[in-house]
Amino acid sequence: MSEAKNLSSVERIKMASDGLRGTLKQSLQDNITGALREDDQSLIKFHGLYQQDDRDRREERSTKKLEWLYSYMIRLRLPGGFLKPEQWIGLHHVAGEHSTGTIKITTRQTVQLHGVLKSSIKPTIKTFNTLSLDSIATCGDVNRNVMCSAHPGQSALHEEIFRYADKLSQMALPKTRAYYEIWLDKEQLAEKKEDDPLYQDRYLPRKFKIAIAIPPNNDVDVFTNDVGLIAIIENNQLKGFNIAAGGGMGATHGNPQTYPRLGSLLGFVDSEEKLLKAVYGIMTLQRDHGNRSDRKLARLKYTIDRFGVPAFIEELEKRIGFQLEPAKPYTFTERKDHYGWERNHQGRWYYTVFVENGRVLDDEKLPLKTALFEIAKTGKANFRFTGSQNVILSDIEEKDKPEIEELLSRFGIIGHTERSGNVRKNSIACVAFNTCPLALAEAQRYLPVLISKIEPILYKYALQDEEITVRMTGCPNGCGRSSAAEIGFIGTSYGQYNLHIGGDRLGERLNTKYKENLGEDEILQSLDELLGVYKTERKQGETFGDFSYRKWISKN
Ligand code: SRM
Ligand code: SF4
Repeated sequence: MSEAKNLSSVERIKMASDGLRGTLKQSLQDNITGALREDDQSLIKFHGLYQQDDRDRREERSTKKLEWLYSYMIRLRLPGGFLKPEQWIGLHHVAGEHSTGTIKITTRQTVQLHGVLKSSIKPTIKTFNTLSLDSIATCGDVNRNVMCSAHPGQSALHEEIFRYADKLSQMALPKTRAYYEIWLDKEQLAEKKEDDPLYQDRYLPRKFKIAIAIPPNNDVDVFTNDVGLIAIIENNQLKGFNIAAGGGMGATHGNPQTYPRLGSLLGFVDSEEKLLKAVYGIMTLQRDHGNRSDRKLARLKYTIDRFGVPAFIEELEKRIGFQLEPAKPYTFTERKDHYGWERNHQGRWYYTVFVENGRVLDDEKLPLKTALFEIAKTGKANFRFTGSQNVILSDIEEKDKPEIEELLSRFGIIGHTERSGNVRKNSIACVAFNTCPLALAEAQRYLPVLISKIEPILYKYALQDEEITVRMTGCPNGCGRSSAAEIGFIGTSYGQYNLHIGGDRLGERLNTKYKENLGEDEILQSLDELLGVYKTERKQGETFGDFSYRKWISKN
Protein backbone atom coordinates (compact mmCIF):
# COMPACT_ATOMS: atom_id res chain seq x y z
CA MET A 1 0.00 0.00 0.00
CA SER A 2 2.84 2.42 0.62
CA GLU A 3 3.88 4.64 -2.27
CA ALA A 4 7.51 3.67 -2.78
CA LYS A 5 7.75 5.64 -6.00
CA ASN A 6 7.17 9.36 -6.50
CA LEU A 7 8.19 10.33 -3.01
CA SER A 8 7.22 13.90 -2.18
CA SER A 9 10.07 16.39 -1.89
CA VAL A 10 9.65 16.54 1.90
CA GLU A 11 10.31 12.78 2.06
CA ARG A 12 13.63 13.26 0.31
CA ILE A 13 14.54 16.19 2.55
CA LYS A 14 13.86 14.13 5.69
CA MET A 15 15.90 11.16 4.53
CA ALA A 16 18.86 13.29 3.48
CA SER A 17 18.73 15.38 6.65
CA ASP A 18 21.18 13.43 8.83
CA GLY A 19 18.78 13.23 11.74
CA LEU A 20 17.01 16.55 11.06
CA ARG A 21 20.28 18.51 10.99
CA GLY A 22 20.36 19.41 7.31
CA THR A 23 22.28 22.63 6.80
CA LEU A 24 20.47 24.43 9.59
CA LYS A 25 23.71 25.60 11.23
CA GLN A 26 24.88 27.17 7.96
CA SER A 27 21.46 28.68 7.27
CA LEU A 28 21.51 30.35 10.66
CA GLN A 29 24.91 31.89 10.06
CA ASP A 30 23.84 33.50 6.79
CA ASN A 31 23.28 37.16 7.74
CA ILE A 32 22.37 38.30 4.22
CA THR A 33 18.83 36.97 4.47
CA GLY A 34 16.23 36.55 7.21
CA ALA A 35 15.18 33.29 5.58
CA LEU A 36 16.60 29.78 5.72
CA ARG A 37 17.75 27.59 2.86
CA GLU A 38 14.77 25.92 1.26
CA ASP A 39 15.26 22.40 2.62
CA ASP A 40 15.98 23.77 6.09
CA GLN A 41 12.58 25.47 6.07
CA SER A 42 11.05 21.98 6.17
CA LEU A 43 13.51 20.66 8.74
CA ILE A 44 13.16 23.52 11.20
CA LYS A 45 9.55 22.48 11.75
CA PHE A 46 10.69 19.31 13.49
CA HIS A 47 12.46 21.62 15.96
CA GLY A 48 9.20 23.43 16.68
CA LEU A 49 9.67 26.46 14.45
CA TYR A 50 8.08 27.80 11.27
CA GLN A 51 9.57 30.33 8.92
CA GLN A 52 6.93 32.98 8.26
CA ASP A 53 6.67 36.53 7.00
CA ASP A 54 4.45 39.47 7.88
CA ARG A 55 1.75 39.18 5.20
CA ASP A 56 0.41 42.65 6.04
CA ARG A 57 3.71 44.06 4.83
CA ARG A 58 4.39 41.93 1.75
CA GLU A 59 3.22 44.54 -0.73
CA GLU A 60 5.12 47.37 0.91
CA ARG A 61 8.30 45.29 1.05
CA SER A 62 7.95 44.20 -2.57
CA THR A 63 7.36 47.80 -3.71
CA LYS A 64 10.55 48.82 -1.93
CA LYS A 65 12.29 45.84 -3.53
CA LEU A 66 13.06 44.47 -0.10
CA GLU A 67 13.03 40.86 0.96
CA TRP A 68 9.79 39.87 2.72
CA LEU A 69 9.94 40.47 6.46
CA TYR A 70 10.89 36.97 7.58
CA SER A 71 10.59 35.84 11.15
CA TYR A 72 9.87 32.61 13.02
CA MET A 73 7.05 31.19 15.06
CA ILE A 74 8.14 28.92 17.90
CA ARG A 75 5.79 26.49 19.65
CA LEU A 76 6.48 24.83 23.00
CA ARG A 77 6.02 21.15 23.80
CA LEU A 78 3.76 21.04 26.84
CA PRO A 79 2.05 17.66 27.21
CA GLY A 80 -1.35 18.36 28.77
CA GLY A 81 -0.61 22.09 28.62
CA PHE A 82 0.99 22.76 31.99
CA LEU A 83 3.41 25.47 33.16
CA LYS A 84 4.71 26.38 36.59
CA PRO A 85 4.54 30.07 37.56
CA GLU A 86 8.30 30.55 37.19
CA GLN A 87 8.06 29.14 33.65
CA TRP A 88 5.28 31.61 32.83
CA ILE A 89 7.47 34.44 34.12
CA GLY A 90 10.31 33.27 31.87
CA LEU A 91 7.98 32.95 28.90
CA HIS A 92 6.64 36.46 29.57
CA HIS A 93 10.18 37.87 29.43
CA VAL A 94 11.17 35.89 26.32
CA ALA A 95 8.01 37.06 24.56
CA GLY A 96 8.89 40.67 25.36
CA GLU A 97 12.53 40.40 24.35
CA HIS A 98 12.41 38.23 21.27
CA SER A 99 8.90 38.13 19.76
CA THR A 100 5.92 40.37 19.00
CA GLY A 101 5.19 40.26 22.72
CA THR A 102 1.92 38.39 22.37
CA ILE A 103 1.78 34.93 23.92
CA LYS A 104 -0.60 32.80 21.87
CA ILE A 105 -2.39 29.88 23.53
CA THR A 106 -3.07 27.34 20.81
CA THR A 107 -5.92 24.93 20.16
CA ARG A 108 -3.62 22.10 21.28
CA GLN A 109 -3.02 23.37 24.80
CA THR A 110 0.35 24.90 24.27
CA VAL A 111 1.77 28.33 23.60
CA GLN A 112 3.63 29.85 20.70
CA LEU A 113 5.44 33.08 20.00
CA HIS A 114 5.50 34.89 16.66
CA GLY A 115 7.95 37.29 15.09
CA VAL A 116 11.19 35.78 16.40
CA LEU A 117 14.03 36.97 14.16
CA LYS A 118 16.55 34.47 12.86
CA SER A 119 19.25 35.89 15.12
CA SER A 120 16.96 35.50 18.14
CA ILE A 121 16.06 31.84 17.69
CA LYS A 122 19.04 30.47 19.59
CA PRO A 123 18.76 32.90 22.52
CA THR A 124 15.04 32.09 22.72
CA ILE A 125 15.58 28.33 22.77
CA LYS A 126 18.45 28.67 25.22
CA THR A 127 16.28 30.63 27.62
CA PHE A 128 13.51 28.09 27.27
CA ASN A 129 16.02 25.39 28.08
CA THR A 130 16.96 27.11 31.34
CA LEU A 131 13.25 26.96 32.18
CA SER A 132 13.16 23.20 31.40
CA LEU A 133 11.06 23.92 28.31
CA ASP A 134 11.61 22.75 24.76
CA SER A 135 9.99 22.97 21.36
CA ILE A 136 11.03 19.53 20.10
CA ALA A 137 8.57 17.90 17.71
CA THR A 138 5.81 20.45 18.11
CA CYS A 139 5.68 20.69 14.32
CA GLY A 140 6.82 18.42 11.48
CA ASP A 141 5.96 14.83 10.53
CA VAL A 142 6.05 13.50 14.07
CA ASN A 143 3.76 13.29 17.06
CA ARG A 144 2.73 16.80 18.16
CA ASN A 145 1.76 18.20 21.55
CA VAL A 146 -0.24 15.55 23.42
CA MET A 147 -3.46 16.95 24.82
CA CYS A 148 -5.34 15.95 27.96
CA SER A 149 -8.64 17.15 29.41
CA ALA A 150 -7.73 20.32 31.22
CA HIS A 151 -10.14 20.74 34.11
CA PRO A 152 -8.70 19.20 37.27
CA GLY A 153 -11.95 19.63 39.18
CA GLN A 154 -13.69 17.27 36.82
CA SER A 155 -12.28 14.03 38.09
CA ALA A 156 -10.43 12.83 41.17
CA LEU A 157 -8.29 10.87 38.72
CA HIS A 158 -7.25 13.90 36.70
CA GLU A 159 -3.65 13.87 37.97
CA GLU A 160 -3.23 10.16 37.20
CA ILE A 161 -4.66 10.44 33.69
CA PHE A 162 -2.82 13.70 33.01
CA ARG A 163 0.49 11.88 33.50
CA TYR A 164 -0.25 9.75 30.43
CA ALA A 165 0.10 12.85 28.23
CA ASP A 166 3.74 13.05 29.27
CA LYS A 167 4.31 9.30 28.91
CA LEU A 168 2.92 9.34 25.36
CA SER A 169 4.88 12.46 24.47
CA GLN A 170 8.13 10.89 25.73
CA MET A 171 7.47 7.64 23.88
CA ALA A 172 6.96 9.49 20.61
CA LEU A 173 9.91 11.91 20.79
CA PRO A 174 12.40 11.61 17.94
CA LYS A 175 15.72 10.20 19.13
CA THR A 176 17.98 12.57 17.20
CA ARG A 177 20.07 14.95 19.28
CA ALA A 178 20.02 17.56 16.52
CA TYR A 179 17.97 19.99 18.63
CA TYR A 180 20.63 20.04 21.35
CA GLU A 181 23.48 20.42 18.90
CA ILE A 182 21.98 23.14 16.74
CA TRP A 183 20.20 25.31 19.29
CA LEU A 184 21.99 24.56 22.54
CA ASP A 185 25.52 24.09 21.17
CA LYS A 186 25.87 20.63 22.65
CA GLU A 187 28.63 18.55 21.18
CA GLN A 188 27.86 16.13 18.37
CA LEU A 189 28.52 12.60 19.57
CA ALA A 190 31.32 11.51 17.21
CA GLU A 191 30.43 8.81 14.67
CA LYS A 192 27.44 7.74 16.69
CA LYS A 193 24.24 7.70 14.67
CA GLU A 194 21.09 7.81 16.73
CA ASP A 195 18.98 4.76 16.25
CA ASP A 196 15.30 5.63 16.00
CA PRO A 197 13.21 2.48 15.71
CA LEU A 198 9.94 4.44 15.61
CA TYR A 199 10.72 7.19 13.12
CA GLN A 200 13.72 5.63 11.35
CA ASP A 201 15.11 8.12 8.85
CA ARG A 202 11.84 9.00 7.16
CA TYR A 203 9.72 9.95 10.15
CA LEU A 204 5.96 9.78 9.63
CA PRO A 205 4.32 10.62 6.31
CA ARG A 206 2.58 13.54 8.01
CA LYS A 207 1.87 15.20 11.35
CA PHE A 208 0.39 12.99 14.07
CA LYS A 209 -1.80 14.03 17.00
CA ILE A 210 -2.86 12.38 20.23
CA ALA A 211 -5.37 13.56 22.84
CA ILE A 212 -6.81 12.10 26.03
CA ALA A 213 -10.37 12.91 27.04
CA ILE A 214 -11.80 12.42 30.51
CA PRO A 215 -15.58 11.98 30.18
CA PRO A 216 -18.00 13.61 30.59
CA ASN A 217 -16.09 16.59 29.09
CA ASN A 218 -14.79 16.32 25.55
CA ASP A 219 -12.85 19.56 25.95
CA VAL A 220 -9.94 18.18 23.91
CA ASP A 221 -12.16 17.36 20.91
CA VAL A 222 -10.87 13.83 21.14
CA PHE A 223 -12.25 12.57 17.81
CA THR A 224 -10.41 15.19 15.78
CA ASN A 225 -7.07 13.55 16.61
CA ASP A 226 -5.12 10.83 14.80
CA VAL A 227 -5.36 8.94 18.06
CA GLY A 228 -8.04 9.87 20.57
CA LEU A 229 -8.00 8.18 23.95
CA ILE A 230 -11.03 8.15 26.20
CA ALA A 231 -10.32 7.41 29.86
CA ILE A 232 -12.70 4.80 31.22
CA ILE A 233 -13.40 5.30 34.89
CA GLU A 234 -15.48 2.87 36.93
CA ASN A 235 -16.07 3.17 40.67
CA ASN A 236 -13.53 5.95 40.84
CA GLN A 237 -10.79 3.81 39.32
CA LEU A 238 -9.09 4.18 35.98
CA LYS A 239 -9.90 0.96 34.12
CA GLY A 240 -8.11 1.81 30.88
CA PHE A 241 -8.72 3.65 27.64
CA ASN A 242 -10.92 3.40 24.60
CA ILE A 243 -8.82 4.06 21.53
CA ALA A 244 -10.19 5.99 18.56
CA ALA A 245 -8.09 6.61 15.46
CA GLY A 246 -8.23 8.46 12.18
CA GLY A 247 -9.53 11.88 13.17
CA GLY A 248 -8.38 15.00 11.36
CA MET A 249 -9.88 18.29 10.26
CA GLY A 250 -7.86 19.32 7.21
CA ALA A 251 -9.23 19.50 3.68
CA THR A 252 -8.46 21.47 0.54
CA HIS A 253 -11.07 23.56 -1.26
CA GLY A 254 -11.93 21.93 -4.57
CA ASN A 255 -10.18 18.62 -3.82
CA PRO A 256 -12.89 16.03 -3.07
CA GLN A 257 -10.28 13.43 -2.14
CA THR A 258 -9.62 15.42 1.04
CA TYR A 259 -12.09 15.66 3.91
CA PRO A 260 -12.41 16.20 7.64
CA ARG A 261 -13.03 13.00 9.55
CA LEU A 262 -13.82 12.01 13.12
CA GLY A 263 -11.85 9.16 14.66
CA SER A 264 -13.28 5.61 14.60
CA LEU A 265 -13.37 3.62 17.83
CA LEU A 266 -10.97 0.68 17.55
CA GLY A 267 -11.34 -0.88 20.98
CA PHE A 268 -10.28 -0.80 24.63
CA VAL A 269 -7.04 -1.51 26.49
CA ASP A 270 -6.81 -2.11 30.22
CA SER A 271 -3.19 -1.32 31.08
CA GLU A 272 -0.51 1.27 30.53
CA GLU A 273 1.70 -1.25 28.78
CA LYS A 274 -1.01 -2.17 26.30
CA LEU A 275 -1.93 1.46 25.73
CA LEU A 276 1.62 2.48 24.85
CA LYS A 277 2.04 -0.59 22.67
CA ALA A 278 -1.20 0.09 20.80
CA VAL A 279 -0.42 3.76 20.17
CA TYR A 280 3.11 2.86 19.08
CA GLY A 281 1.65 0.18 16.80
CA ILE A 282 -0.74 2.66 15.18
CA MET A 283 2.17 5.03 14.59
CA THR A 284 4.26 2.35 12.92
CA LEU A 285 1.31 1.27 10.77
CA GLN A 286 0.96 4.84 9.61
CA ARG A 287 4.74 5.07 9.13
CA ASP A 288 4.74 1.99 6.91
CA HIS A 289 1.48 2.47 5.03
CA GLY A 290 0.79 6.20 4.95
CA ASN A 291 0.90 7.95 1.60
CA ARG A 292 4.37 9.40 1.02
CA SER A 293 3.82 10.85 -2.40
CA ASP A 294 0.83 13.15 -1.90
CA ARG A 295 1.02 15.07 1.36
CA LYS A 296 -2.60 16.10 1.05
CA LEU A 297 -3.60 12.44 1.40
CA ALA A 298 -0.98 11.41 3.90
CA ARG A 299 -2.74 11.69 7.28
CA LEU A 300 -3.68 8.55 9.19
CA LYS A 301 -7.38 9.12 8.39
CA TYR A 302 -6.72 8.34 4.72
CA THR A 303 -4.59 5.33 5.59
CA ILE A 304 -7.40 3.95 7.75
CA ASP A 305 -10.00 4.59 5.07
CA ARG A 306 -7.86 2.75 2.53
CA PHE A 307 -7.56 -0.25 4.87
CA GLY A 308 -11.12 -0.08 6.20
CA VAL A 309 -11.48 0.01 9.99
CA PRO A 310 -11.79 -3.80 10.58
CA ALA A 311 -8.70 -4.54 8.44
CA PHE A 312 -6.79 -1.77 10.19
CA ILE A 313 -7.61 -3.28 13.57
CA GLU A 314 -6.57 -6.73 12.36
CA GLU A 315 -3.25 -5.39 11.09
CA LEU A 316 -2.71 -3.50 14.33
CA GLU A 317 -3.39 -6.57 16.46
CA LYS A 318 -0.87 -8.55 14.43
CA ARG A 319 1.76 -5.92 15.19
CA ILE A 320 1.08 -5.51 18.88
CA GLY A 321 0.53 -9.20 19.59
CA PHE A 322 -2.74 -8.90 21.51
CA GLN A 323 -6.36 -8.22 20.74
CA LEU A 324 -8.12 -5.03 21.64
CA GLU A 325 -11.18 -5.51 23.81
CA PRO A 326 -14.47 -4.07 22.58
CA ALA A 327 -14.75 -0.35 23.37
CA LYS A 328 -16.37 0.35 26.75
CA PRO A 329 -19.41 2.56 27.17
CA TYR A 330 -18.76 6.24 27.98
CA THR A 331 -20.79 9.43 27.75
CA PHE A 332 -19.79 12.95 26.90
CA THR A 333 -22.23 15.54 28.16
CA GLU A 334 -20.23 18.66 27.42
CA ARG A 335 -17.30 20.06 25.47
CA LYS A 336 -16.34 23.31 27.08
CA ASP A 337 -14.31 25.21 29.61
CA HIS A 338 -15.76 25.93 33.02
CA TYR A 339 -15.10 29.63 33.55
CA GLY A 340 -14.54 31.18 36.93
CA TRP A 341 -13.77 29.40 40.19
CA GLU A 342 -13.92 25.63 40.66
CA ARG A 343 -12.59 23.41 43.40
CA ASN A 344 -11.17 19.89 43.12
CA HIS A 345 -11.59 16.91 45.43
CA GLN A 346 -8.47 17.93 47.39
CA GLY A 347 -9.91 21.36 48.11
CA ARG A 348 -7.57 23.25 45.73
CA TRP A 349 -8.97 26.13 43.68
CA TYR A 350 -8.88 26.79 39.93
CA TYR A 351 -9.88 29.89 38.03
CA THR A 352 -10.51 29.58 34.29
CA VAL A 353 -9.76 32.85 32.52
CA PHE A 354 -11.43 33.63 29.21
CA VAL A 355 -8.70 34.46 26.71
CA GLU A 356 -10.32 35.44 23.44
CA ASN A 357 -8.77 33.23 20.73
CA GLY A 358 -5.83 32.54 23.01
CA ARG A 359 -4.15 35.92 22.58
CA VAL A 360 -2.42 36.99 25.76
CA LEU A 361 -1.56 40.67 25.42
CA ASP A 362 -2.30 43.98 27.06
CA ASP A 363 -4.71 46.20 25.16
CA GLU A 364 -6.78 49.27 25.96
CA LYS A 365 -9.63 47.06 27.21
CA LEU A 366 -7.78 44.49 29.30
CA PRO A 367 -4.23 44.25 30.73
CA LEU A 368 -4.36 40.45 30.53
CA LYS A 369 -0.65 39.87 30.04
CA THR A 370 0.26 42.06 33.01
CA ALA A 371 -2.39 40.38 35.14
CA LEU A 372 -1.08 36.88 34.40
CA PHE A 373 2.48 38.06 35.02
CA GLU A 374 1.54 39.52 38.42
CA ILE A 375 -0.29 36.30 39.31
CA ALA A 376 2.72 34.21 38.27
CA LYS A 377 4.94 36.39 40.45
CA THR A 378 3.03 35.32 43.55
CA GLY A 379 4.16 31.74 42.81
CA LYS A 380 0.79 30.57 44.07
CA ALA A 381 -0.90 29.39 40.87
CA ASN A 382 0.13 27.03 38.10
CA PHE A 383 -0.92 27.61 34.49
CA ARG A 384 -2.96 25.02 32.59
CA PHE A 385 -3.96 25.69 29.00
CA THR A 386 -7.16 24.37 27.48
CA GLY A 387 -7.97 23.15 23.98
CA SER A 388 -10.25 26.14 23.61
CA GLN A 389 -7.29 28.52 23.94
CA ASN A 390 -7.95 29.57 27.55
CA VAL A 391 -5.85 29.39 30.70
CA ILE A 392 -6.74 27.86 34.05
CA LEU A 393 -4.92 29.32 37.05
CA SER A 394 -4.61 26.17 39.01
CA ASP A 395 -3.65 24.35 42.20
CA ILE A 396 -4.39 27.39 44.38
CA GLU A 397 -4.46 26.72 48.13
CA GLU A 398 -7.47 27.94 50.08
CA LYS A 399 -5.29 30.42 52.00
CA ASP A 400 -3.94 31.93 48.75
CA LYS A 401 -7.27 32.31 46.99
CA PRO A 402 -8.02 35.83 48.29
CA GLU A 403 -4.68 37.13 46.94
CA ILE A 404 -5.28 35.64 43.48
CA GLU A 405 -8.86 36.83 43.50
CA GLU A 406 -7.76 40.35 44.38
CA LEU A 407 -5.34 40.39 41.42
CA LEU A 408 -7.93 38.95 39.04
CA SER A 409 -10.36 41.58 40.18
CA ARG A 410 -7.93 44.50 40.17
CA PHE A 411 -6.91 43.85 36.57
CA GLY A 412 -10.49 43.38 35.40
CA ILE A 413 -10.11 39.67 34.57
CA ILE A 414 -13.11 38.52 36.59
CA GLY A 415 -15.31 41.24 35.07
CA HIS A 416 -14.10 40.35 31.56
CA THR A 417 -14.64 36.61 32.07
CA GLU A 418 -18.09 37.10 33.58
CA ARG A 419 -19.29 39.81 31.18
CA SER A 420 -18.34 38.03 27.95
CA GLY A 421 -21.27 36.26 26.31
CA ASN A 422 -21.54 32.47 26.09
CA VAL A 423 -21.17 32.26 22.32
CA ARG A 424 -18.02 34.38 22.48
CA LYS A 425 -16.63 32.28 25.34
CA ASN A 426 -17.23 29.05 23.43
CA SER A 427 -15.72 30.38 20.22
CA ILE A 428 -12.41 29.41 18.67
CA ALA A 429 -10.50 31.09 15.86
CA CYS A 430 -7.18 30.08 14.36
CA VAL A 431 -4.29 32.50 13.81
CA ALA A 432 -4.69 33.13 10.06
CA PHE A 433 -3.44 36.61 9.00
CA ASN A 434 -0.94 38.15 9.38
CA THR A 435 1.45 35.27 9.98
CA CYS A 436 -0.11 32.11 8.60
CA PRO A 437 1.13 31.56 5.06
CA LEU A 438 -1.89 29.40 4.22
CA ALA A 439 -4.59 31.85 5.31
CA LEU A 440 -7.16 32.79 2.70
CA ALA A 441 -9.20 34.93 5.09
CA GLU A 442 -8.92 36.48 8.56
CA ALA A 443 -9.82 34.47 11.66
CA GLN A 444 -8.55 35.55 15.11
CA ARG A 445 -8.48 39.23 14.07
CA TYR A 446 -12.04 39.05 12.71
CA LEU A 447 -14.12 36.57 14.72
CA PRO A 448 -14.34 38.86 17.80
CA VAL A 449 -15.71 41.64 15.57
CA LEU A 450 -18.17 39.29 13.88
CA ILE A 451 -19.39 37.94 17.21
CA SER A 452 -20.14 41.50 18.32
CA LYS A 453 -22.46 41.67 15.31
CA ILE A 454 -23.98 38.22 15.94
CA GLU A 455 -24.76 39.04 19.57
CA PRO A 456 -27.60 41.47 18.76
CA ILE A 457 -29.22 38.68 16.68
CA LEU A 458 -28.93 36.31 19.64
CA TYR A 459 -30.56 38.94 21.87
CA LYS A 460 -33.30 39.54 19.31
CA TYR A 461 -34.33 35.88 19.65
CA ALA A 462 -33.49 35.68 23.38
CA LEU A 463 -30.78 33.10 22.59
CA GLN A 464 -27.91 34.96 24.27
CA ASP A 465 -27.55 32.36 27.03
CA GLU A 466 -27.23 29.46 24.58
CA GLU A 467 -23.78 27.91 24.42
CA ILE A 468 -23.66 27.53 20.64
CA THR A 469 -20.15 26.70 19.43
CA VAL A 470 -18.93 29.06 16.72
CA ARG A 471 -15.51 28.48 15.19
CA MET A 472 -13.66 30.21 12.40
CA THR A 473 -10.63 29.25 10.37
CA GLY A 474 -8.93 31.26 7.68
CA CYS A 475 -8.73 28.22 5.40
CA PRO A 476 -9.98 24.61 5.33
CA ASN A 477 -6.98 23.20 7.21
CA GLY A 478 -9.10 23.37 10.32
CA CYS A 479 -6.67 24.64 12.98
CA GLY A 480 -9.64 26.02 14.93
CA ARG A 481 -11.52 22.71 14.36
CA SER A 482 -14.33 24.60 12.60
CA SER A 483 -15.69 21.41 11.00
CA ALA A 484 -16.48 20.14 14.48
CA ALA A 485 -18.51 23.22 15.50
CA GLU A 486 -22.24 23.88 15.52
CA ILE A 487 -21.54 26.92 13.34
CA GLY A 488 -18.30 26.80 11.37
CA PHE A 489 -16.85 29.55 9.21
CA ILE A 490 -14.17 28.41 6.79
CA GLY A 491 -12.32 31.09 4.83
CA THR A 492 -12.40 30.90 1.05
CA SER A 493 -10.91 34.27 0.10
CA TYR A 494 -10.30 37.57 1.83
CA GLY A 495 -13.56 38.57 3.58
CA GLN A 496 -15.44 35.45 2.46
CA TYR A 497 -16.36 32.27 4.28
CA ASN A 498 -18.26 29.06 3.76
CA LEU A 499 -20.93 28.65 6.42
CA HIS A 500 -21.19 25.16 7.91
CA ILE A 501 -23.96 24.03 10.24
CA GLY A 502 -25.29 20.82 11.78
CA GLY A 503 -22.31 19.76 13.87
CA ASP A 504 -23.26 18.64 17.35
CA ARG A 505 -22.28 20.35 20.60
CA LEU A 506 -20.19 17.46 21.92
CA GLY A 507 -17.85 16.96 18.98
CA GLU A 508 -19.37 13.65 17.85
CA ARG A 509 -20.82 14.77 14.50
CA LEU A 510 -19.15 17.01 11.91
CA ASN A 511 -20.97 19.94 10.36
CA THR A 512 -21.85 20.29 6.68
CA LYS A 513 -21.44 23.13 4.23
CA TYR A 514 -24.68 25.11 4.07
CA LYS A 515 -23.72 28.19 2.04
CA GLU A 516 -20.62 29.23 0.14
CA ASN A 517 -18.49 32.36 -0.11
CA LEU A 518 -20.48 34.62 2.17
CA GLY A 519 -19.37 38.14 3.01
CA GLU A 520 -20.26 39.69 6.35
CA ASP A 521 -23.72 40.98 5.40
CA GLU A 522 -24.71 37.60 3.99
CA ILE A 523 -23.38 35.81 7.06
CA LEU A 524 -25.44 37.99 9.37
CA GLN A 525 -28.52 37.63 7.19
CA SER A 526 -28.17 33.83 7.07
CA LEU A 527 -27.68 33.60 10.82
CA ASP A 528 -30.67 35.85 11.44
CA GLU A 529 -32.82 33.46 9.38
CA LEU A 530 -31.39 30.29 10.89
CA LEU A 531 -31.55 31.45 14.49
CA GLY A 532 -35.08 32.83 13.99
CA VAL A 533 -36.33 29.45 12.77
CA TYR A 534 -34.41 27.70 15.55
CA LYS A 535 -36.08 29.88 18.15
CA THR A 536 -39.60 29.11 17.00
CA GLU A 537 -39.31 25.49 15.87
CA ARG A 538 -36.80 23.81 18.17
CA LYS A 539 -37.82 21.03 20.52
CA GLN A 540 -37.29 21.59 24.20
CA GLY A 541 -33.59 21.41 25.06
CA GLU A 542 -32.57 20.88 21.43
CA THR A 543 -29.20 22.45 20.67
CA PHE A 544 -28.70 24.61 17.61
CA GLY A 545 -26.40 21.96 16.13
CA ASP A 546 -28.95 19.16 16.51
CA PHE A 547 -31.79 21.35 15.31
CA SER A 548 -29.99 22.57 12.22
CA TYR A 549 -28.91 19.01 11.42
CA ARG A 550 -32.52 17.80 11.68
CA LYS A 551 -33.98 20.75 9.81
CA TRP A 552 -31.52 21.50 7.04
CA ILE A 553 -28.81 18.86 6.76
CA SER A 554 -30.09 15.34 7.38
CA LYS A 555 -32.81 15.60 4.73
CA ASN A 556 -30.41 16.54 1.93
FE1 SRM B 1 -2.66 24.04 12.32
C1 SRM B 1 -0.86 24.26 9.48
C2 SRM B 1 -1.58 27.04 13.30
C3 SRM B 1 -3.92 23.44 15.39
C4 SRM B 1 -4.54 21.47 11.04
N1 SRM B 1 -1.37 25.38 11.55
C5 SRM B 1 -0.70 25.26 10.37
C6 SRM B 1 0.32 26.38 10.23
C7 SRM B 1 1.60 25.92 10.83
C8 SRM B 1 0.54 26.92 8.81
C9 SRM B 1 1.69 26.30 8.05
O1 SRM B 1 1.67 25.10 7.79
O2 SRM B 1 2.60 27.05 7.70
C10 SRM B 1 -0.35 27.46 11.12
C11 SRM B 1 0.57 28.50 11.71
C12 SRM B 1 -0.16 29.79 11.91
C13 SRM B 1 0.59 30.77 12.73
O3 SRM B 1 0.99 31.82 12.20
O4 SRM B 1 0.77 30.52 13.92
C14 SRM B 1 -1.13 26.59 12.08
N2 SRM B 1 -2.63 25.00 14.05
C15 SRM B 1 -2.21 26.28 14.24
C16 SRM B 1 -2.58 26.78 15.62
C17 SRM B 1 -1.54 27.73 16.22
C18 SRM B 1 -3.96 27.45 15.54
C19 SRM B 1 -4.38 28.24 16.76
O5 SRM B 1 -4.84 29.36 16.53
O6 SRM B 1 -4.30 27.76 17.88
C20 SRM B 1 -2.73 25.44 16.36
C21 SRM B 1 -1.45 24.95 16.96
C22 SRM B 1 -1.67 23.66 17.67
C23 SRM B 1 -0.47 23.16 18.43
O7 SRM B 1 -0.20 23.72 19.49
O8 SRM B 1 0.15 22.20 17.99
C24 SRM B 1 -3.12 24.53 15.21
N3 SRM B 1 -3.92 22.65 13.10
C25 SRM B 1 -4.42 22.65 14.37
C26 SRM B 1 -5.54 21.77 14.47
C27 SRM B 1 -6.39 21.56 15.72
C28 SRM B 1 -5.90 20.45 16.57
O9 SRM B 1 -4.83 19.89 16.34
O10 SRM B 1 -6.62 20.13 17.51
C29 SRM B 1 -5.72 21.21 13.22
C30 SRM B 1 -6.86 20.25 12.82
C31 SRM B 1 -6.64 18.87 13.29
C32 SRM B 1 -5.79 18.13 12.32
O11 SRM B 1 -4.58 18.16 12.46
O12 SRM B 1 -6.34 17.57 11.37
C33 SRM B 1 -4.70 21.76 12.37
N4 SRM B 1 -2.65 23.00 10.57
C34 SRM B 1 -3.56 22.03 10.23
C35 SRM B 1 -3.32 21.66 8.86
C36 SRM B 1 -4.11 20.61 8.05
C37 SRM B 1 -3.49 19.27 8.16
C38 SRM B 1 -4.13 18.28 7.25
O13 SRM B 1 -4.32 17.15 7.67
O14 SRM B 1 -4.43 18.59 6.10
C39 SRM B 1 -2.27 22.48 8.39
C40 SRM B 1 -1.65 22.49 7.00
C41 SRM B 1 -0.68 21.40 6.78
O15 SRM B 1 -0.30 20.67 7.67
O16 SRM B 1 -0.30 21.28 5.62
C42 SRM B 1 -1.88 23.31 9.50
FE1 SF4 C 1 -3.60 29.04 8.89
FE2 SF4 C 1 -5.61 27.74 7.80
FE3 SF4 C 1 -4.54 26.90 10.09
FE4 SF4 C 1 -5.97 29.06 10.08
S1 SF4 C 1 -6.73 27.03 9.55
S2 SF4 C 1 -3.96 28.84 11.07
S3 SF4 C 1 -5.52 29.94 8.13
S4 SF4 C 1 -3.52 26.92 8.15
